[in-house]
Amino acid sequence: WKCMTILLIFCIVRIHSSNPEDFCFKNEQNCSLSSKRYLLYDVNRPEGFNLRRDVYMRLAVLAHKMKQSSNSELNSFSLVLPPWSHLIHWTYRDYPEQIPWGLYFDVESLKKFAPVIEMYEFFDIYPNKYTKVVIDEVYNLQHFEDMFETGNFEERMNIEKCQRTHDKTYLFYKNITAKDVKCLSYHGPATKLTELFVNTSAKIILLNHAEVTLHDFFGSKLYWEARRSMRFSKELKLIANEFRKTVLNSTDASDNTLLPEMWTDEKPKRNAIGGPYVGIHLRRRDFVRNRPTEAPSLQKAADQIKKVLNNLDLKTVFVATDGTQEEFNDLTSFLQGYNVVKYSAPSKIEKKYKDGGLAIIDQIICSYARYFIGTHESTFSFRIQEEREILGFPVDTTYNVFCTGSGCQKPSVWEIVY
Ligand code: GFB
Repeated sequence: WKCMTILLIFCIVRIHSSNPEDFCFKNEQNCSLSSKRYLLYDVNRPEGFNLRRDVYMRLAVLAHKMKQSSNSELNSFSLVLPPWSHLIHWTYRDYPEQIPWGLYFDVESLKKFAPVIEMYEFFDIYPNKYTKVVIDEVYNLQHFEDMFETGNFEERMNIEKCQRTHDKTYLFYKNITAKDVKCLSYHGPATKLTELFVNTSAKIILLNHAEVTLHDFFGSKLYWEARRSMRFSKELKLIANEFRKTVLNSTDASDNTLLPEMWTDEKPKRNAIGGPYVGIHLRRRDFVRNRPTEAPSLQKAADQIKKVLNNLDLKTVFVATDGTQEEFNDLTSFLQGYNVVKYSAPSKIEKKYKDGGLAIIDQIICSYARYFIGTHESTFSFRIQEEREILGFPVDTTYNVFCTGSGCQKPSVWEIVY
């Protein structure tokens, strides 16, 4: 009995004194055999919503490829979705500062492409979430300093001196710390990171400045699979569809825009007609300040809209914009005789979905228009163009942008690949 008691006390002491960082995830039967790994990432603070969506795709392709690998060092990774925190264009008044992906996207749909989990799911698995979460290795990605001077654009990565100081807080969580922090000069697609991951036994890795990584092959079949898996949340689709139906007389049946329940069942099509309206995305605010030559004058934009409406024998234009009410009124006054519509959210919807949700509703409505005109070089417009490729619109109804101070340009065309 004495021996048994001593053994029992020894075991209890061992369990309690074990390094919390050498943890086993909940529900894992045998800790020493546990092989799960977690990849977290963050993006440069000033980057907006729609560039962040593009960075996700680069990492989703990486996670997808790792999942398919026969190497157990790689196929054990889950990609942890960084909450939508502190985006500089958004306000977080009366709202949590960490918005999960599920409010905006169909996470089950994302999971059909890549092994992703929400941040709160990661916390739920982590044993010490209420005290602290320790990341094994943080890599602050940075561009090679000599890249543009030497013109050396070959794929490479190297641990180097940090080019600037980095925050000691991660993903805006006060309880996340790191064991080991390095700066990684990097040039190459996100998938090149596998070379790093096979050379470390770290279980939890965080990439800061993930926007430094590139796409594997921009516009490839895999790129489009990642993009197609980014379906919006069902609730936001319902809100946008209700508006299309009641205000714009637009339904999937009449617009020929019905898609299968699962993105994995989608087939190539080019026969979408779209609702009886022209959709426009008119980016204002910081875009006008930062890129004055890329922003059209409201009078010029109205002239361009009128021309398209007349050509298509339509009367209604749907306006997606971050501009002021005054700018909207000015635009409307330049379009007399036409029906100028925008989406104004009831306060309940605005409160629940905030800036990101309203942006998505605008994007959905523009996606279903018979014809779309976007803002030159706005990633918000790019994502609408992609959505229209998925819905199967003829190319010429999608790739149009407002003429700018520097002339009328045609945007690059990225046709969908299956
Ligand atoms: O998505 P985003 O980064 O595209 O735009 P750009 C920034 C934010 O503006 C979005 C709001 O998250 C939305 O909250 N927004 C823009 C809109 N257009 C609309 C709209 O039509 N409707 C609604 N509801 N919201 C880049 C920035 O913006 O512009 C860069 O990401 C930089 O940081 C650059 O500021 C000048 O690519 O247009």
